Amino acid sequence: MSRAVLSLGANLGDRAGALRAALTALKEHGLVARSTLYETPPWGPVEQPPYLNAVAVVRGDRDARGWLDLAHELEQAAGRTREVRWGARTLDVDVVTVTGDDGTPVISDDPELTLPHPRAHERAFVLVPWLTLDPTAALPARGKVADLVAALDPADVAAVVRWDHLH
Ligand code: PH2
Ligand code: MG
Ligand code: MG
Repeated sequence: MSRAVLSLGANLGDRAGALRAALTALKEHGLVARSTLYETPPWGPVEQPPYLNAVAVVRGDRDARGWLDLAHELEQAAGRTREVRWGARTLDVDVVTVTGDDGTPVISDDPELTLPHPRAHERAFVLVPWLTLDPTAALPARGKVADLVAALDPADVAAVVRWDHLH
């Protein structure tokens, strides 16, 4: 058994519908906890519409590759096609961390599945939702999520806005 933290994002089409469908599907795959939806400005070099993002924690009988396969299945179910790196998408599901039941984190530099996710520590759209659902969360080799959020530009943190209660 292992536990994975997944980051979900969508910025094309029915963003909330895609995230909700994926979160519902995760109930069949050991969903432990999920954040609400957040609206977030696009991060990275590509100009594109704002995202809705969420974070989910799952636990089940899969290894890291198994969680990546599940992430790809969810993307395909949302009609995702693989296009521009960092560009707009109907659904993106990234594996942020995988931890064994004994607490050992999976560390991997496989280019197809680098763990922990190599940019999670600098992304408010991952860290802020994650912190709300697990105040004790930590990113292996980077430290506590609470400390990582505190180290971000406060404007980036403030730009991650709860969306659910507005709609
Ligand atoms: N995903 C990206 C690129 N930029 N920006 C936000 N706010 N949220 C995302 O999920 C996101 C992004 C590529 O995966
Ligand atoms: Mg991504
Ligand atoms: Mg991805």
